[in-house]
Amino acid sequence: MSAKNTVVVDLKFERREVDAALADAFAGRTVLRASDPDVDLSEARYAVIWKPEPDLFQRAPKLEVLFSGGAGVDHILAMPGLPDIPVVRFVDESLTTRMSEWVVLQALSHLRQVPAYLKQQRQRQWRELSQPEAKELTVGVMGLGVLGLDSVRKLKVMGFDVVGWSRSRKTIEGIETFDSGGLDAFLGRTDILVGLLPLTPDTRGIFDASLFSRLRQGGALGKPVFINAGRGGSQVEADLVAALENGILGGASLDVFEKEPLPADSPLWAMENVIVTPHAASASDVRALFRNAEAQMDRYEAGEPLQHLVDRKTGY
Ligand code: NDP
Ligand code: OXD
Repeated sequence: MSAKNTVVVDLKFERREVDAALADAFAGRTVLRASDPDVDLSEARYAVIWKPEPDLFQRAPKLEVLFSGGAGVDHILAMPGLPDIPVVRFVDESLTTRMSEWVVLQALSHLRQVPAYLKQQRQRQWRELSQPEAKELTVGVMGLGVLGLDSVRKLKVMGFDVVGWSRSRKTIEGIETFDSGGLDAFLGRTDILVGLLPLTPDTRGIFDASLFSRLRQGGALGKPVFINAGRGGSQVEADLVAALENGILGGASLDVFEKEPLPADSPLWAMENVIVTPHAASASDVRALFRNAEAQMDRYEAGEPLQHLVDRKTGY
């Protein structure tokens, strides 16, 4: 077998899932696991990675293409010694669908006051709370990429008024959209804010006190709600906690955090109006990941262009 076909796998995922998926992946190629420090990676051509070992590029100096184990690539672009080779994002229907399920679930949970009803249930309290309809609320989605586009469409199906914001303005039927320059107008319309942005130098810390203060107050839920499944580095957690405490925000659903796992002493764990999930909004299906990577390797070897390439200048 040609060493040129060698694939390094360095995925900090559930080990059993990776092993099971590898059993029938990459036929005709040699697969090496970077977790074994004694394995020789020097001839490897491709790497499929999620939060890889920092010495990967020293051990594998002949890599030609990097495949991210997830849709986000901030974990790769921040690596020291990153070679100037193509980085391919993971784009997959199952990943997209799972994210939209999570986003719609969280928007509906706040609309239908799930945190308040759970509290009442624990207190054995039978009391109906007043209830707006989805159409009375505007959900604003920041990030209209692969995930954001699917989420806005599914939020719309649930009856929400939906608006969207992205760097370049999008045209989406039935949805008002804004570009970077329209941020204030977008925020002023928004009752439930959804973050589906990649982490880049431009989006780091974007969800801060100033941004929260520009969301619409006095909408059908009374106070705005913040939902984030993009990256935790985009939220200033001290500002978020303060906004929840001082009533600028009425609630939040958070899947991503500045530091993961979320530290045990974070006040976010115990806030009654906050739903916390452990970076689980949309996990990569490892079999689909390997199928995607394999198909792209075939394209590359056939001289066809790679798909879902990361733009190193914008960082996503
Ligand atoms: P895409 O690259 O397809 O889309 C990114 C979107 O963000 C685009 O609409 C882009 O604008 C917009 N954007 C980027 N930078 C800016 C900026 N500075 N100002 C305004 N808009 C900006 O990404 P995906 O939709 O596939 O994924 C989004 C993120 O979701 C991932 O990067 C990852 O961090 C996160 N994620 C989280 C998961 C989880 O389980 N929590 C699972 C999977 C992904 P434009 O369209 O103009 O380029
Ligand atoms: C991803 C993630 O980027 O899981 O795919 O966060």
